[in-house]
Amino acid sequence: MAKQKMTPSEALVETLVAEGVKNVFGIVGSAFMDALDLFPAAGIRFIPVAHEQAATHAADGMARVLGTPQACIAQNGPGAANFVSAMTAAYWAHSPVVALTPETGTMGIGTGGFQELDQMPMFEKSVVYQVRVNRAERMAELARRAFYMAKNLNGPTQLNIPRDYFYGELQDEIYTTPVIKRGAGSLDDLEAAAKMIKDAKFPVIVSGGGVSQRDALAEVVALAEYLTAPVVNSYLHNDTFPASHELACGPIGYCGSKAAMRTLAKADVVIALGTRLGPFGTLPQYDITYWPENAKLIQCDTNINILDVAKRADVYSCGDVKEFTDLLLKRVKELMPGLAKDNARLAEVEKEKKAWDEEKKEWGFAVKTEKMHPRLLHDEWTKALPKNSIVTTDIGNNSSMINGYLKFEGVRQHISALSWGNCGFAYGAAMGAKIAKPDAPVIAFQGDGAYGISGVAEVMTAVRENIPVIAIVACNYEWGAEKKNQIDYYDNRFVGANLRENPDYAKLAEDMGAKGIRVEHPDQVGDAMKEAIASGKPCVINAIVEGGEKVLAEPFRRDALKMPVRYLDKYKHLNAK
Ligand SMILES: Cc1ncc(C[n+]2csc(CCOP(=O)(O)OP(=O)(O)O)c2C)c(N)n1
Ligand SMILES: [Mg+2]
Repeated sequence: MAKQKMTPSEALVETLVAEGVKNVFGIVGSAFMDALDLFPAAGIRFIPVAHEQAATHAADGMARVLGTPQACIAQNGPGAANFVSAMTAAYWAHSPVVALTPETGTMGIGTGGFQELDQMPMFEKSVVYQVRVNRAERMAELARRAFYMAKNLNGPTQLNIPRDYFYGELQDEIYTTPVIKRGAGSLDDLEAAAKMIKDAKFPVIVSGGGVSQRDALAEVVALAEYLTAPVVNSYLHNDTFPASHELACGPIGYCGSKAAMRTLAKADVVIALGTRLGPFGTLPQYDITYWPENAKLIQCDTNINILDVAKRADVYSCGDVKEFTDLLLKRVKELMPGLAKDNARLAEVEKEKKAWDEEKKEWGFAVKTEKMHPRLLHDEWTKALPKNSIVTTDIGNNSSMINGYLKFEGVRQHISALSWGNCGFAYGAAMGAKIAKPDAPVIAFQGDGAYGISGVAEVMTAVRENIPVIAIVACNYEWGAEKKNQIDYYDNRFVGANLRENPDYAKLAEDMGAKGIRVEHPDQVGDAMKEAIASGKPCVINAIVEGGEKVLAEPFRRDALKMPVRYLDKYKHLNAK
């Protein structure tokens, strides 16, 4: 398209169209009504949510499933402020969300008139790029920039628009911004990595989120198979290697797979692909100190900011993980032609997996509980997942427990809150994922506490907008993850940890026009999943599970908590015994 006369609203909406944005979540507001009015004619569906946080999580979910930038929009001031937490989740997830944030008009800034807030500092640390439209004529240029930066820096961006700058006129052209190819990184690094692998006795691959984002599964599988190298998923990325593969060991990190951790511990060379090896994701778990400190480490990631953050590597490659892995295998094949399958290593992997599976199975029956043991729930619902399912996971004790159960065959199926760690992520993200992939069953998994933060209200959105996501609420009547800390560190003194008088979320869902199913026994879970999927309606499965000391997994932040010390007489009785 050559340069044309258009209004800033037209420029913004046409940029969305050029970038393939077909759905925008948000809440209607006067500040951007001039642009909103164009959405239907532009072929863009506007999806109103109950709270703007869910709009950003939805854009994030869409972006992670589709691999392209997605947008959310809100009223200036309070609407935009409601984006911030979810934008930060997208930031740490390297997810390209473009937040369109209208702002107080330029003639009102500084007067505290109505809904005024300086929206640049508010998002500054949560975006890879932000810009304020400082002249109406620059709308197309700066909107383009926001998309360019989101897709090429893999992260959220903010286009901040004083509300009067939707009006006016400009001359510009509209085009789809390019994706700049990175290549495999330095060939010297690649050579060093290949030589290190040649000398390895027990190489193990850590397959990270970058593998999912770059659709690099085939390359990682080929490398793993040629080397007979076991593969572990990085923390909260269970979709980065096909779980049914004989070399798949499952995820490392909190509540992950012991087979993965025990296998990684044996490595003499670790090949870390598309991962920052997040400090939290490599901590000892289940009392297994699995990170092989003496192993050589090769780390490839496209983002230079995350290399050398948590682990010191012997070879770094700042390259595209797909191209790096592909070229690395070619070079490895030249250095080690005709490498035979290592059956002994395969047998070792098999043995570890079997041992972990058996241990996990027994766990659910190890203690007698009044209500359903959460591990039996998790075993059943994850077994009932169709292969193409997408699961969004929240933060909490049950949301973590499921890391040991969730298995995927393909990428972009495990969408989690990751290191922002905010309760209230799953439902919004699930709505976005469902819009992105309407044919895939999409499950939002959360605890009862997290569901209250940003879940239950969004069931109204799902019903109004006919977005048939399935919520599983692990209803243990407590903020279990935090309660576990009060059990282990504060001698069972529960302050703010109980959630008494929860409504029946299944009934509540029915009242809101969704389908509601209450499950109280493991035998009901598989059927509930089938029924929910078949219904084609938004559905809430209220799973009543045991809580408390008997069943809660080990605390989330054992790394950061200390036993209490009190000096004042008034508080001395609260000292650790
Ligand atoms: C927005 C936000 N608020 C508070 C926390 C602290 N927090 C972490 S886990 C957790 C408990 C979650 O409870 P629930 O969702 O019921 O899941 P459960 O642990 O019981 O399985 C809380 C409050 C958080 N991570 N995010
Ligand atoms: Mg709970």
